[in-house]
Amino acid sequence: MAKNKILVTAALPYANGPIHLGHLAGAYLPADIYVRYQRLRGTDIIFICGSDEHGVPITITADNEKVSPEVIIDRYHAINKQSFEKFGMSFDIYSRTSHPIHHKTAAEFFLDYYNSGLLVEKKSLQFYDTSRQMFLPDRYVEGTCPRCGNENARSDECENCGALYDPSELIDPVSKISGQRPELKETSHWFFPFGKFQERLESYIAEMDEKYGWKDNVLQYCKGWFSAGLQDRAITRDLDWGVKVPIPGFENKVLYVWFEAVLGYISATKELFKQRGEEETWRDYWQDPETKYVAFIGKDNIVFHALIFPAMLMAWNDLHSDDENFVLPQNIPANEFLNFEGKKFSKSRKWGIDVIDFLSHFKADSLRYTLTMNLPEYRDTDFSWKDFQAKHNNELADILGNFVNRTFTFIHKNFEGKVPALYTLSTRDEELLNQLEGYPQKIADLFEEYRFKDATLEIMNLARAGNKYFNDSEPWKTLKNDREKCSTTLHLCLQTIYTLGLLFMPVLPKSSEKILKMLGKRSVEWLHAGKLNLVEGESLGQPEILFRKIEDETIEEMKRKTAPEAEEEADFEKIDPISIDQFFETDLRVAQIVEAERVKKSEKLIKVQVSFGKERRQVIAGLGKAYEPEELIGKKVIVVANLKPAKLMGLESHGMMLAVDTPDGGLKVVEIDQSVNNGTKVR
Ligand code: B3M
Ligand code: ZN
Repeated sequence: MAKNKILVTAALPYANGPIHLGHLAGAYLPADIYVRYQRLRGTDIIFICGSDEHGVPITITADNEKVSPEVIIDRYHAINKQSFEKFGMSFDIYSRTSHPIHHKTAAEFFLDYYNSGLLVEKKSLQFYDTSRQMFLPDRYVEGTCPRCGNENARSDECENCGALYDPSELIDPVSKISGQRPELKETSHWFFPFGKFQERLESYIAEMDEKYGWKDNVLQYCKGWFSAGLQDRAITRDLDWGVKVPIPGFENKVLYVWFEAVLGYISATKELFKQRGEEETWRDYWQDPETKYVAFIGKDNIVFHALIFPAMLMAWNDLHSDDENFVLPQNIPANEFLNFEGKKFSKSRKWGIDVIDFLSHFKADSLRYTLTMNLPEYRDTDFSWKDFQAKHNNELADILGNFVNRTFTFIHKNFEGKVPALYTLSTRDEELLNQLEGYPQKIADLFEEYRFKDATLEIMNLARAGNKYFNDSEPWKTLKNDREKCSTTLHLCLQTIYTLGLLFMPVLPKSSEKILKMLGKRSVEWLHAGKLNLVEGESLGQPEILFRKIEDETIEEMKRKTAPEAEEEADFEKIDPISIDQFFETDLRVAQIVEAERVKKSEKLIKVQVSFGKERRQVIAGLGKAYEPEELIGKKVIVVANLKPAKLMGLESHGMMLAVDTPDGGLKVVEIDQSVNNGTKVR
């Protein structure tokens, strides 16, 4: 039976810092489980990833360290590649967007659009550093505020007095890169008309959802974008680090990092098959309509994978013959975020732990298990050291490890280390066998639906069932009075271990390998994993302890290092009490953000349209530093609905959104569950 091909991509992490546990839980671990599972099913599948090595995040890190971007990307590409390997990621390739094959691919896409007349040119004024011969992104210019005299004002906004002004008004502007005075210069950029693709994107997503069931968070997000209306987006930037814009007059500009990064999946696939000496085979995956393409990402990347990338591929497909048409993602099972000890990971606050560091203390499988059981599949979740210890000690060691160990020890002691024979089955034995038989299909169904946490929970339940069967059957008693029954019990325990070893392979690859080695067996076709596979009398390997318990001291030490205490507590005493009536004077309502765009020339302000169901209102929110407008769309928030309208930067604001300060100095809107209706009163 010929099986369809599957193409799996996982978001390309920026090579400007080490990846941490949050990254693993967001995209990489689920992708790896899925791919390993599909390989066990015999699916023709490739797994693509690599470093995203362009864009402002890289140049800022390089500037801060006063080194070239190359130094940064080489360092973090190596670190991240190694982190992934240690964690057991089974990519077919971990490529880099600095690779020439990628520059060539990205330039090709741009030129195709450009030559077809699809792109639109637009002009604007921007600061230019003559000594470095480069345009300066806003955050690279400082000067004196024309209103209050603050000397650390930005090119178009003063953080001290909140003034917004034209960059030409900034007094004594200084380039943060050269320390020289920059001049204002006209610049020109190319825009991709995403609006033109809105209708087709809407039907593409509706169709995929109907056929393959997209996750709700992804759909909500796209809906928000659609109701705001897709706009033209600049796909070039005034930077000297990146993929050069391949047209005359634009030599000093590069392609917008997101425009080329998504194409990195394609270039990486080309590189993979070039390495394998089959230069054209990448087309069998990207350009065969039968290929199933699944893109694993974290929620902050949804717009680029669900809307921008598909629009880019549609535009390409319009310009090429059918046999050169690219497949669009069939599913984008994006995860929410993983927090660490109740807070966001933060490098500056030393909150959290890098993958490399973690794996120098603990085994990859322990981390894989804990993260899988905590995957933020539907909502943000939390990693805590206590929970890690509990999952490792009470589940991996006490349930799985113990079942394997007691079975092997018993057989080595009483059955000469050979597979015991199977005799007449009791009802209890048959009950277990039936359970085993049904398991592979049950787990397969969950994996196919990207429900990795539920699948893993179920597999661990089988280990629980194994322990219970061992206890119920009391082999230590039957050993003396009914040796055949005892032999049958142990045979079935071993068989259960075999099934567990196979089903756990995607989640716990190293431990599963050990289990199979102890059994002296190889893997079988997934769906046969629950059938009787062991041969009476075959010798077993030496039992090995799979998981050693983690001590309290170890956990406390890790917690001290990665989640330093001494947190500010709320100081309630200083607050004057109000009456309940005073409280109820505030009309708090649930509303959904349906549109959001930056207030021109403001870093801080975002113009938001919120829907209360029947009524819509405009709110000017100071969330610009914490969110990109697009991240806000679709969120359900709480709005103070009876505030007197106010004017901010000349714009009417009819209400206020509730938000909280985060420990890392950021800001977060208070979010409400999507199931609550718009307009609902908060009480
Ligand atoms: N590098 C953002 C991130 O690391 C970006 C993803 C690119 S995927 C093509 O989250
Ligand atoms: Zn000022």
